[in-house]
Amino acid sequence: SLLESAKKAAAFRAVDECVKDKDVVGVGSGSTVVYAVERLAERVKTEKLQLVCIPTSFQARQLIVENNLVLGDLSLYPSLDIAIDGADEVDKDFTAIKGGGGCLTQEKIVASCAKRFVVIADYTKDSQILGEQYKKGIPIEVIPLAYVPVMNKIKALYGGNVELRMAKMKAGPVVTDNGNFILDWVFLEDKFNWESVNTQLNLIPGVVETGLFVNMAERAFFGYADGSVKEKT
Ligand code: DER
Repeated sequence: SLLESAKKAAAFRAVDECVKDKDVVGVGSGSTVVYAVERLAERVKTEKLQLVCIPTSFQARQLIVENNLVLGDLSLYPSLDIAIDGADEVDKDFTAIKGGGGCLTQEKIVASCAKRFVVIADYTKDSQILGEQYKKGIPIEVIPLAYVPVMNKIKALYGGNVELRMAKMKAGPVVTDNGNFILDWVFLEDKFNWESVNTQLNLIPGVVETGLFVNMAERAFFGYADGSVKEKT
């Protein structure tokens, strides 16, 4: 599809431009990063690159193993050279909403351990302000027992609408790779200071992590259906 070729274009450009031999690479989660793993495997094969790949989810771990890439983890590689991951939306300040695929917690941990964090996405994620295109709200991972008080606290603090994310292929709520629930907070106004929102949300007892990646992404590549790629400046 057009979107898939856009994703592929961004993923290939980022891997070609940002990954070098001997890198320890954080591998993100979602559909765009599938193409990045495909390109990593291609470059390992053709250029005999020596890489170690650190997963951000069970899905990412599967991608690494299935593509015969060297699998590492944060206990062996606590500092990475680069992390490459998708995003649900990126604003003009490079603040990203992540967690559309429910993997935000390990993604943020791995991104925080990388010297460089690079976002890859199709053009529909390239915004000026958050909420412009991505309408499903900000994902927040919560300890299951606390999800109702946390929902109430978020609404009291910032308004908007908060929903428990329900699974599609399983009865009941989505359960993350860490055994937690996900709340999606659909915010209304658009003049939030996302750095303070992220900090305040993370202070609520029961919140594990938010999908607000503030001051983390160093570069962002957006692919287009014609195979062209635009880097955010
Ligand atoms: O869940 C996540 O954080 C994913 O990275 C998501 O934000 C992007 O997924 P996509 O590449 O399938 O759009």
